Amino acid sequence: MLALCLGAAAPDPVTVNVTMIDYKFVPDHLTLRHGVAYRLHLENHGKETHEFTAPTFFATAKIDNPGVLNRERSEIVMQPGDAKDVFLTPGKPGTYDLRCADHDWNGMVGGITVQ
Ligand SMILES: [Cu+2]
Repeated sequence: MLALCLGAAAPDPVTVNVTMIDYKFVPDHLTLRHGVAYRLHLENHGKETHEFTAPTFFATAKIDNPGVLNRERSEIVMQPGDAKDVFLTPGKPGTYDLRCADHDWNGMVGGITVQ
């Protein structure tokens, strides 16, 4: 009964896919709506380890599975071949920095807009 109620209350999250390659996010800019539940699906198709680093964005979002993030909740570390989902609901509208902490020097940067 409890499971049924929870299932009825929670709408299906909207899936957003981001692929990481050497050295880029595809796409490199995300536009999300505040208060909408998302499944952010990340895949690393590169040969190097990449990070989805967005500390301010993560700090303002409600994250349902924070265990997928690092301990500081600033990023998601992706080994080559990794696929990870983070379930979150963006909070405050604004523009947020997105970068790969390892390769921002090499232009692996992007952005997240929350409307
Ligand atoms: Cu990288």
